[in-house]
Amino acid sequence: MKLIIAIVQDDDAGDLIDVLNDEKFGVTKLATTGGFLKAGNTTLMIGVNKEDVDKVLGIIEKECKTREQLITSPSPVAGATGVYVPYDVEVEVGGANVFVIDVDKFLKI
Ligand code: 2BA
Repeated sequence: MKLIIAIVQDDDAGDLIDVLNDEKFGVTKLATTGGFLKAGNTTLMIGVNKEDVDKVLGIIEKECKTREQLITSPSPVAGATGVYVPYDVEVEVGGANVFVIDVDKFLKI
């Protein structure tokens, strides 16, 4: 068995969970926060049989869109005057960051 941990954007999470549930995959949704943007995102834990991993990865890839996000730098830099000046940074976020982990045991007790 494998555990798929997928960090996705909040906007994609609802539809992704619906599709996974339609395909009879169990999903646990965690409300998480990205360490860089300090913005909310969603982490899904999906336990699957080894042979279903590629199918789930395909669904995640289809449902999760890459987006450009403009942020004001969380760590403003000091200009020549010594005044701290926030600056805008454009980052590409998503589609999904995915970890696939071996599961030793899965118990429902
Ligand atoms: P955040 O940490 O908030 O990162 C959001 C986006 O900001 C990243 O998108 C990336 O484009 C950019 N970014 C992150 N760290 C950066 C840095 N040090 N310098 C410049 N730009 C940076 P994604 O790569 O798609 O990541 C989306 C979210 O997935 C991340 O939110 C984080 O919550 C999670 N994530 C990404 N890589 C991870 C990893 N190796 N381990 C754990 N979580 C990860």
